Amino acid sequence: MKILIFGPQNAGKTSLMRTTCLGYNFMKVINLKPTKGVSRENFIFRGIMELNIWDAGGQERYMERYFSESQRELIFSEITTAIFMVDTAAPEANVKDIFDKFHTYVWEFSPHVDKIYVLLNKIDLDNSREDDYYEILSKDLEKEIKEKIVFTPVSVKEGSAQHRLIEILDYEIQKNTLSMQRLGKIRHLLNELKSESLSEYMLFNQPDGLLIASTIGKFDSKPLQFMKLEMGTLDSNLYQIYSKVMLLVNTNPSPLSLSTIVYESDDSYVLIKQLEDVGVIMAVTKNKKPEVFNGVMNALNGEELKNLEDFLRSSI
Ligand SMILES: Nc1nc2c(ncn2[C@@H]2O[C@H](COP(=O)(O)OP(=O)(O)O)[C@@H](O)[C@H]2O)c(=O)[nH]1
Ligand SMILES: [Mg+2]
Repeated sequence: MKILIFGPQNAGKTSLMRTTCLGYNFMKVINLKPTKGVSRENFIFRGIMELNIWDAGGQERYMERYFSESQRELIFSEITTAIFMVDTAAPEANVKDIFDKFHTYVWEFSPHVDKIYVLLNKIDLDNSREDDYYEILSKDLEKEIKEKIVFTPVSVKEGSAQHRLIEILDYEIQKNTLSMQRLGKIRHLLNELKSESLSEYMLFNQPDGLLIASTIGKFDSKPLQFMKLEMGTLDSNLYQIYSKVMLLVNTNPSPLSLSTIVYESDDSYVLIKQLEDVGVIMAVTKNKKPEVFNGVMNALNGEELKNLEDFLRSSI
């Protein structure tokens, strides 16, 4: 899956990618250096689909190169999803020219692409002019081309750009048979955990923190930002204490990774377990009966969870 994110410098392309795919928050990406040339990064979106994101750095000298005869084909061929992004608070200068070349080459080298998504970014700023940009970019387009271009005003700072990107990528998952098969298998494995333990399970991807699948169907959730970090800090502190206790009772501490956290509410237990490299699984029990708690503990330490982990690690 090649996702090409294209647009002038400073549009917010790198910020969008990092905050969506790495679960970074906006403050962490505020001082990004301009991307030089094309940077390519791979992510596993929702634990299901491998994304190959091409962030075409937007300085003018690079732009010329992407459109040059020797580079065009490499940049614009085999695209699954084409995204064009602009900073609507900046003067427009030659953005129309860049955009027209961009969509022309997308249709030429990736004729199967059915839509181009234009993100009109930075609408959080007072001086943003998304309406003007819409006018400029959509001006003089042939009717059937205009119908294939979708404009959305967004803000990476406020999170609507990430939301939109996720929507676009989810649409790609749904069109992709292999991704849907993989998702079906994951749901099946989660249901096996559920049937053993009277609890609902949710599986989250890392590092983006997005829900992969759950036993209660689809639901929207904010990405689990900093999940890993929290678990990590707890880990190092708790392990020290744990080691001391074990030494005091004359047992050598096992090199276990303290990877499960249990929360307790009035009505249920919430158990969260880190699955190394592949994600985070969360279980919510239906009640607080000891046998239900034990059931979840057994499920999280048993064959079914191993099967799920193995499947998630298996290549996409
Ligand atoms: N106010 C505001 N600033 C943004 C937004 N998105 C990106 N930026 C800032 O714009 C600058 C350029 O972003 P960057 O991701 O490097 O742009 P790129 O050149 O397209 O990769 C950075 O300082 C970002 O913090 C946004 O939605 N609102
Ligand atoms: Mg960049």
